[in-house]
Amino acid sequence: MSILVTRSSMPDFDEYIEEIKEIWDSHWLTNMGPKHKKLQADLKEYLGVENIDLFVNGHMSLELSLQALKMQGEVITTPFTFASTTHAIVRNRLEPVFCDINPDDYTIDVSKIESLITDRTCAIMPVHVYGNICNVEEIQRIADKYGLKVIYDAAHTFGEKYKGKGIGTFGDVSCFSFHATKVFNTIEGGAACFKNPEFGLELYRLKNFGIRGPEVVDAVGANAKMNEFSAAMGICNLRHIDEEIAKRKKVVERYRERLGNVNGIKLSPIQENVQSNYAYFPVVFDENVFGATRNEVCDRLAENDINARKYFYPLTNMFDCFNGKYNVDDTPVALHISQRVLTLPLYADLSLEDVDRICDIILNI
Ligand code: T4K
Repeated sequence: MSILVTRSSMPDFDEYIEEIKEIWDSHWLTNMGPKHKKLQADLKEYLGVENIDLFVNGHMSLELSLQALKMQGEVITTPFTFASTTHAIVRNRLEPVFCDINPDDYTIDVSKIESLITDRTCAIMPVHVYGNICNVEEIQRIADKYGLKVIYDAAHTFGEKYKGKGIGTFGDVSCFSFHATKVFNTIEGGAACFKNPEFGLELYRLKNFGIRGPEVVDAVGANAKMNEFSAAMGICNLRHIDEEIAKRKKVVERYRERLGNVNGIKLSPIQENVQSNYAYFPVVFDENVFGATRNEVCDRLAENDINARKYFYPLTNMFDCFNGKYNVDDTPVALHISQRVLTLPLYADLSLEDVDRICDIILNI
């Protein structure tokens, strides 16, 4: 049987049916109904955040958060991420300025941020990529020094904690993805966690067409509301999230055991003071030492019906839609890693036998 890079976590069918029964009975399908309200309250507690709003997907939480901050100019970010991060900036008519990443955890290289700041810089948008936490303290120090906003792309960090604090509490805003492929899913969905309640009101309006009241529309908003069926999925999945994360941990531990001491294979570090969610398992191949390239490993796995993925290649500053506007040589570490990284299959129900099979194929190359 084929193994895909991930597999959505689902509650029991009966549990979901029970949860959506009230939706059926009430005919209340969307527009911030009772399931939306319940999930929002449950998540606020689980994530340990002050304020949270739900969205139709993670991307819209990022895009509308930038819009709600009403900024102009340049946003410092990284290209080693999913399309969404960069597109959220560009679609707001802001200019991405690409900062390089750390070679170890692939998050923004904080030592390079200050040299990119100009009088047009308005924000920093770092990514906790693969669930690896950025250097949040140094980023905040720089932001405070230069008066910049910080918007975290926290798509991969559901439920993570840094020094005991929910990861959604850092920066001005942190945006999570609840896509089907994520540790916690609402089929499609996302959330923005933020400090300032005034900002929250603006954000809420923007996800609902800019409507302030029955006869007042005072912002050019979008429709980015989470519907009741998605919220019901979230309510069910949240009941089992700790178990799911514990199972993912076992899978990751087995991978680490098997691949941790192999010459030419580099794993993500275990970060200090971080309570991980085991979202992704990226592996970087040094072809000169390992003896095979990332692409060769990927192909060999594919021949065995195992679908590892090249997250995140190409870098977003290489995308065709930008027509060569950005210089990829400005982010050499990101380029190096993106050409060598492979994310291996990881989900709660992946058996340890399958992990062994995947490792055997890699080690036998
Ligand atoms: N920021 C970052 C850093 C992100 O990584 C993402 C999303 C976002 C922002 C935006 O959040 P959202 O707006 O999506 O909430 C996937 C996801 O679609 C995307 O959410 C995710 N990042 C990205 C890293 O991965 P694809 O195009 O690789 O997905 P796809 O369809 O190839 O699926 C991957 C595997 O997942 C499949 O092989 C099987 C499994 N799968 C997929 C689907 C759709 C399931 O098990 N169930 C499913 O329903 O983008």
